[in-house]
Amino acid sequence: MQPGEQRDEVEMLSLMLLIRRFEERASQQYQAQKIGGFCHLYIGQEAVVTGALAAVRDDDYVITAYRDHAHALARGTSADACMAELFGKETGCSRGLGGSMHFFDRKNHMYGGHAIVGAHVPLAVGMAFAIKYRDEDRVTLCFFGDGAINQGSFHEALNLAALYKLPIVFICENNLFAMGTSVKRSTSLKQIIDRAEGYDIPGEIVDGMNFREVRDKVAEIVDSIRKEAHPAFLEVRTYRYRGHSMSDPASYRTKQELEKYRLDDPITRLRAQLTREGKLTNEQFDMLDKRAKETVLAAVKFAEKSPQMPVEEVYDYVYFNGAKE
Ligand SMILES: Cc1ncc(C[n+]2csc(CCOP(=O)(O)OP(=O)(O)O)c2C)c(N)n1
Repeated sequence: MQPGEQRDEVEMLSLMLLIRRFEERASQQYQAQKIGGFCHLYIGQEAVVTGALAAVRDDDYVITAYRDHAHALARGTSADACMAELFGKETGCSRGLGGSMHFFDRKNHMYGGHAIVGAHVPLAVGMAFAIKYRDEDRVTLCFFGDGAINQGSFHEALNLAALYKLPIVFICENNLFAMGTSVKRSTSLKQIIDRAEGYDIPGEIVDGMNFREVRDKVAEIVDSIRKEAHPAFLEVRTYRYRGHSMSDPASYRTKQELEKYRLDDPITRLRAQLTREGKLTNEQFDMLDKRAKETVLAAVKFAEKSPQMPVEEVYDYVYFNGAKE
């Protein structure tokens, strides 16, 4: 995408549908024991990553924590490569070695997928440092959950980013819970955004259920960063409909709370906005949804028939041994 260009909103809605249908199918395949290890679903949060990535260029850097399926799909990793990764197959985006929490796609500048809470925030700062060091005009988008903001690594990273005026947007996806712990019980501040003030980093609160609001806010910040590098912080308020992981029944919250957010669904919202403005008909929406479902079903078939990595190659990736494409 070129500077100032806007991504087509119907395409973005279609991407949100792909993410939603991908995860619903992943959940089903997990229950069928086709997927091993952990699996954290992003359902409900789709407007955050879709909105943010609609505002940046393809060569900007993206890094996130373990709830990462949507970030890879939004960056352009194919549903085939994502599903195959969940199935532990060689055709997966991390060659089946990473699984759900470690999606990686160097070609599309998606640098993980990181399982240790807060540990990727300093990596993101390193990536932003590299941009500045090479005198480029890229930006790093670093996504993380509300659980990361009380980790020591997070504080060290924010301090350096501010000190060195690095081109990075810290995007806190505040879905109110870190596993089963409410942010109110884990964080001394009334609002997460105040963390940024402690490091003299400009910050704002954004409605994460509203695609347009996320996109416009990120676009404004990224525009400012490209003119003169600096860090920025967004607290994006969102909600995950499912439990923390597949094994979490989410009994720490009420049905009413969940229902409140479901009624504010980000896909329904963008659909309604586009329909009201005459940019989308019901038939077109149904067609997009059908296409998303078909893409995901094809991805399951692809993953099923893909081979696993030959066992003798498994150790090839323990240490970096030259890039293999
Ligand atoms: C350093 C560290 N401590 C604890 C854990 C266990 N753990 C896994 S996920 C998680 C909660 C993180 O929540 P949050 O950052 O809000 O992300 P969300 O699940 O909401 O996307 C915890 C504590 C971990 N992975 N890493």
